[in-house]
Amino acid sequence: MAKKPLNVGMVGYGFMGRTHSNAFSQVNHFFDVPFRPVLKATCARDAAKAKAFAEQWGYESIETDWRKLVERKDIDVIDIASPNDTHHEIAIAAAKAGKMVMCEKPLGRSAKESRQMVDAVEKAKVPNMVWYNYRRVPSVTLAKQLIDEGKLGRIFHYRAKFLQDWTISKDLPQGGQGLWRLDVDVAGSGVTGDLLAHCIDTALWLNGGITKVSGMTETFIKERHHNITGKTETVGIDDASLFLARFANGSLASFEATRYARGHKALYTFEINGENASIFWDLHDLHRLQYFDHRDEGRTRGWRSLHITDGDHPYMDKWWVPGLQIGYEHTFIHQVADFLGAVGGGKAAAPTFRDALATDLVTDAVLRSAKTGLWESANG
Ligand code: SOE
Repeated sequence: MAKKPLNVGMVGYGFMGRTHSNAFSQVNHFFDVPFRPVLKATCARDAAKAKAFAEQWGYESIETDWRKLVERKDIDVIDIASPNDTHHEIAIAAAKAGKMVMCEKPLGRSAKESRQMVDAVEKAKVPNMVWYNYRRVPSVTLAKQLIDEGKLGRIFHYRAKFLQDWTISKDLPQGGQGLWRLDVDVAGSGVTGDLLAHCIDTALWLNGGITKVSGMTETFIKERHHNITGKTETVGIDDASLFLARFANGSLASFEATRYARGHKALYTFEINGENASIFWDLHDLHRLQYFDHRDEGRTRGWRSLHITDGDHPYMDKWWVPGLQIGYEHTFIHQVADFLGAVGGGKAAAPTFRDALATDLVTDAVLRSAKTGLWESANG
């Protein structure tokens, strides 16, 4: 059947602009979805950069002002892959213009911003989704299936970490391309919004709502040269963030994110312990899911290392042959496939803006708790 073209207007040309563009380009090669994404226009303030990106990825045209992109009649979906401080304004304008809106994580720099973005897309009734891509690692999706089928039984513990080490040098500046994540005005927060947000999104999806948190944060390097102002400026982001949490289902949790764990580049792990079984997952070994089932026969009971590459594993029937693994970029392709399928079927594609607001309510509570030293409610 002929697929309907879906014209994409991309804002941003960095790391995420590339992952999203690749996903739009690849999706029809592997997934049977009702739309054919067309890379219509890309937008960046710097015309030369926008042009180079458009040439590399095959965008038909460029804009240097996102307002012009949003106004264009030939654009169906606005995809926001630019730094965090741009999400709020662009998403609200795009929704008002009746466009579908896809937005990089975290949705807003705070739950306040995110709530206004939710209001805008819901009022305009436009399809919306946030790129929490780790939900679509096949092994993580399998974890969700196993939990929903009740294989773990009652859940007692959830434990997540996201460890990196790329900001340890005090000579690393803040601000500007690639380093805006260190500038609090642009990023909103440090590892809480950047890394813990991933852990929280997965946790809310797998284990339900978080009621209360008790957090602590630290900024190890207090001042850094700022690439935009040219001066040494106070660092306003959190370099490390840890919190304890209670889930609505009664389970207890611990979460940790840092950019100061020497030797770790993107070690996102989670472990869930249930009455009958446990699950462990590690981004560095993303095609595996570790599973322990206490109901196995005693003599051969132990942790099983499942290789998630078989045709009956989530998404894997669309890729190569059993035994051959896929990687990071595929999670974005899965996300586009699910988005297009949902839009075609008149359904919402998770995580929606509203789902992502729930994550921002937790990150806000963690940052609040780190300041007050008190347990804080994660329900806003
Ligand atoms: C930070 O280094 C970062 O790129 C995050 O911004 C991404 O969301 C994460 O997936 C990998 O790490």
